[in-house]
Amino acid sequence: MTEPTASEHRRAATPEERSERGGEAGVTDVSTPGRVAEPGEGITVDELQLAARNHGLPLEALRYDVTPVGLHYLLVHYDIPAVDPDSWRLRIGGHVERPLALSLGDLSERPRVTQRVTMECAGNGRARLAPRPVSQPWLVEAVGTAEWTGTPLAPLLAEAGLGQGAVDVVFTGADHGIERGVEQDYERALPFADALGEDLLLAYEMNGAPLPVQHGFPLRLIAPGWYGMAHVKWLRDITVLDREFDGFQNAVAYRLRQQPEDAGEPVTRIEPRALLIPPGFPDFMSRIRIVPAGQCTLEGRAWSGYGPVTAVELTVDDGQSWTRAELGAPEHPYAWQHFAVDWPATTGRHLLSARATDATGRVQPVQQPWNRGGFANNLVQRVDVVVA
Ligand SMILES: Nc1nc2c(c(=O)[nH]1)N[C@H]1C(S)=C(S)[C@@H](COP(=O)(O)O)O[C@H]1N2
Ligand SMILES: [Mo]
Repeated sequence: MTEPTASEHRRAATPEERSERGGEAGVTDVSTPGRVAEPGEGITVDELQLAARNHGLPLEALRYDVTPVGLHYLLVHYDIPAVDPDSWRLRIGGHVERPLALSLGDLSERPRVTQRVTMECAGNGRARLAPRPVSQPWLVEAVGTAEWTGTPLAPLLAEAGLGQGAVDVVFTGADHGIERGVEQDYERALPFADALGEDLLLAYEMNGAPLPVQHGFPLRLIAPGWYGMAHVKWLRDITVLDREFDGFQNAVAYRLRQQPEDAGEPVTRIEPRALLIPPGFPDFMSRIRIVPAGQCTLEGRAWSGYGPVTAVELTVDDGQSWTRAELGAPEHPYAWQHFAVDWPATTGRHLLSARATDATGRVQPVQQPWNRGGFANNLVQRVDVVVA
């Protein structure tokens, strides 16, 4: 585990300072790196405000192969924009030979593809880090699997005619806000080679119905295997660049940094993770699970953005011995896989953890992978259980 030194912690703002600056991070703090909480500092009101807008997957919904729409996690940086579908156009421009402007009708006449994709926010697991990066305080629930229907992106880029020397492809949404002092439309770029991948979709349906407004109506990018930030919602512009994109969400946010001044590595694909469907029934406040003694089958889902999951193992209490779970086949290359493992539940309090290993050999760590933004924390889950 790598931790910043104590001197690197910023003091939490007083309420007076907060109202002067217009919030926890402040609207004028242009260059301020994301804040890291003081040791023992609780979740702030700013974080609660984000958590109340952006909901997670209720973990019992891991039981569904495809997440019902209202139970899929949700993350919106700014406000959900109002988009008029009749006047809306997708523009493809920049470093291309033939710029395009496509209506929803134009897109619906193109080849139609449905893909089952597990999406996870790069900040999932952030609130479990110590010290805790101050931002949307996800525990482990920022994940969901949907059937996305739309048209493949690559043929449209080909039709626009990519100029020589294309480097990045920028995807711009219709939503607008200010983040650490930088006013912006939400936009994210993918390296040119990744943008040309045959699995990328411009999606206009989710689970067989038009995109719900909170999930990007009328059109969003689906970049299977990538963390959520790449799947730009309310998509209105695709711009090909002959240089590297230096916009906020690529150059400032979504980088793995140990120190504020580090350039950092970009956040890209989803690290492997396994989550248990919570067994038994919960205590209201603590969410501790109550499970009857005896033979118990634990089930869950596991996924990775680097290829299929090849093993899921369970440990009870000690973290030393791991039992192999039965793992479902990767029938959908970008969707989570089911697993099940028998556990002889003995009376007392227990901690259950499942860990996933993927086809590239990546395995979930039992020590937190810390970085200032709290990204890609795929530390194994701990499920607190009382067997009665
Ligand atoms: N235009 C736009 N696209 C966006 C975002 C956003 O705030 N604006 N949030 C991103 C992030 S960080 C995530 S995790 C996913 C969440 O997608 P969902 O809300 O459909 O689950 O959308 C991504 N696409
Ligand atoms: Mo995210």
